[in-house]
Amino acid sequence: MPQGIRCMWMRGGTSKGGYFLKDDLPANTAQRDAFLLAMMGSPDPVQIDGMGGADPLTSKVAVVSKSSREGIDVDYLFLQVFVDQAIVTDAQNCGNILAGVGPFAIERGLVAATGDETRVAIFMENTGQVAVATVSTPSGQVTYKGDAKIDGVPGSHAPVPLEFRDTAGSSCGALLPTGNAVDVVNGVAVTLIDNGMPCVVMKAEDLGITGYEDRDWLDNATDLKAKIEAIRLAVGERMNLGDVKEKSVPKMMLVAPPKNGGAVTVRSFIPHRAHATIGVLGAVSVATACLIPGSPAAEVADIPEGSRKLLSVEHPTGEMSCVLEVDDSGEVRTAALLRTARKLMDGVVFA
Ligand code: NQM
Repeated sequence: MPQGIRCMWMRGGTSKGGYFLKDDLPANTAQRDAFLLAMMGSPDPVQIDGMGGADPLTSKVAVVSKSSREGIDVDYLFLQVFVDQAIVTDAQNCGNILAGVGPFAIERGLVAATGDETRVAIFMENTGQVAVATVSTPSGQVTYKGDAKIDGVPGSHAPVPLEFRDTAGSSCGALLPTGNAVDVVNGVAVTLIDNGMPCVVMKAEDLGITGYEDRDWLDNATDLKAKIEAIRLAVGERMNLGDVKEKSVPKMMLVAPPKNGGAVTVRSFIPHRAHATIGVLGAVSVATACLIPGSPAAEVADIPEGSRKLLSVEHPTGEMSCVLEVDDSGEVRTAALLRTARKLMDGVVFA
């Protein structure tokens, strides 16, 4: 196993992690994962001997390479490094870490800046789908400074708008892998959905909570977490995800009526800890569930009219605005969100 590897540490959206060029990491997956676990300090709940922040949101990795695909600039593989288990999984994508991929690709010379803004087409290897990120590049250099604000991140930064197309069935093969708007699992009505992220969407009140609790309360709600994990393990096969015991999907989404003028309120488990905000593709999937007639999410959501819908998804520390374009049959075709990113460190990380 190599001792030190070149790495850029970045905040991407409301997550944080190590960004690597694929060629800098061991080609052998077992060696790569052993290195990533050691450099993060996993398994250990406090990750004291590594770079990880003792939180799944800060124990993330992006592996980036120049793409040989037509019309695509870079390939991006997301890896979740578990905090307290020796697991590195590519079974999920991450739209927050995605926000740093465009800036990183330009900084590493994989993509040339093209004026004040540079559009970077990114193939997301985890799901085989494409996202386009727009990066601020005044004078041909990436800047992280700007006026864009996202909830969950203090201050303002350069905007990184992200566009997604045709994300339905990214990991489950279909938007609704069981073909149903509603399934009943362990007595709870759920929508099993994947519009970029496999999610189980259910009403918070059906799990005995309001849906407005904060992260700490949710993380300490042992009985609630056990009920949610039982539902998660029961739906893995039905969602075409196989045995999900050692996977970080599906994400568990508890929805309630909006409180602050948005479309819906969500508390998400990712899957064992409560999210401080909400994942990007997780938010797209929940927003999509809100548009499905008869679903638990549709029952609590407040949906704007029109084919281009701005859905504000309220979360524990604010909201995430998703712009969804729907076609004549009501199916979501594109999704766009605003994120920001910031370079924190560029150097060599050690295992
Ligand atoms: O859903 C956390 C995050 C995510 C995922 C998680 C994400 C997404 O906030 O696209 O961004 O759900 O594990 O980074």
